[in-house]
Amino acid sequence: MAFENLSERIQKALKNLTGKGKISEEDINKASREIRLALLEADVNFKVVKDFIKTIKKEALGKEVQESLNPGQQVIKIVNEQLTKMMGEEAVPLNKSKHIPTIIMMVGLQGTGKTTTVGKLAYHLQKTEKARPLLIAGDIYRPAAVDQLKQIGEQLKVPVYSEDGEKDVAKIVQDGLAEAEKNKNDYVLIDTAGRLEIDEPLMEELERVKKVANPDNILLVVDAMTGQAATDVAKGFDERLDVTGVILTKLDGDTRGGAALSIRAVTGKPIIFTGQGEKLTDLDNFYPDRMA
Ligand SMILES: Nc1nc2c(ncn2[C@@H]2O[C@H](COP(=O)(O)OP(=O)(O)OP(=O)(O)O)[C@@H](O)[C@H]2O)c(=O)[nH]1
Ligand SMILES: [Mg+2]
Repeated sequence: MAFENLSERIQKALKNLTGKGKISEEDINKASREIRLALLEADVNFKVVKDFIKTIKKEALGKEVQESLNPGQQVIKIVNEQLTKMMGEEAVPLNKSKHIPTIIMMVGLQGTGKTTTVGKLAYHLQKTEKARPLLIAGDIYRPAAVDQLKQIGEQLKVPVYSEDGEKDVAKIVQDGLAEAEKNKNDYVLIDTAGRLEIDEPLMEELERVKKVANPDNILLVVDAMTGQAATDVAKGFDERLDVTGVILTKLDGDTRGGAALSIRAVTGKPIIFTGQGEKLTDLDNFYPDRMA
């Protein structure tokens, strides 16, 4: 898991803080340097690191060291508690609508895994709730995007709503929702287009889709491999769309995990699922306490 290295590193760095009694200021300063390095190397946003160190210092200073621990272990305990706190204490579920369908809109930059994740989530809902979702193909810019979603739909035996030649995504979404209403689908998952970076036309389009769909969940899909940049992207999307949660993909890759911590800290929005591979089964609930 992504933070194993981080915890390990911090532990290694602090294990030579020995002695008894209170944690001294010198202990804390030494520990802080190591923690800062470990977090930066894990690709945590520098401002997040700064705030984190401040909190650790405040928490640790003058704290009695528990009988069974040395100062190093005590600091590790504080670090782990604060990491968990920052990630959110508990797993956060999806918002459910009182009346079917519950609507989920997927947003994110190009190639982050939106379309794949629509499929993974549909499968997850089938599995865990015997759900009957409908997928809406809201990425009209690449013809291949609609085919990709249709293929996923075939694999899962889930209907995919698309309109050939329609240029107004908001209209497709509106018609798709009417279709779901007719078929009494309990979930609607809306796939949307991505861009290389946040730009005005994309944001305007997503805002229009949000307006017609009034989604219960707007899930921002973020590629964990993008590290530092992920934080700014998350902030940008959240400011415009007020996302309800984050899905962190590609955690199976060689990622340093700092993105998760940073995104949560900067946007305050929970990570709800993680993507752990390319297959439709590779989606996991996110448990903050298992990350730290
Ligand atoms: N290893 C790994 N690969 C993933 C994961 N999620 C998605 N991918 C891969 O990432 C690539 C892009 O995924 P898509 O789902 O097409 O991404 P997208 O956001 O829809 O891309 P656009 O529609 O172009 O914006 C594909 O090759 C996926 O198989 C993941 O969790 N782990
Ligand atoms: Mg896509």
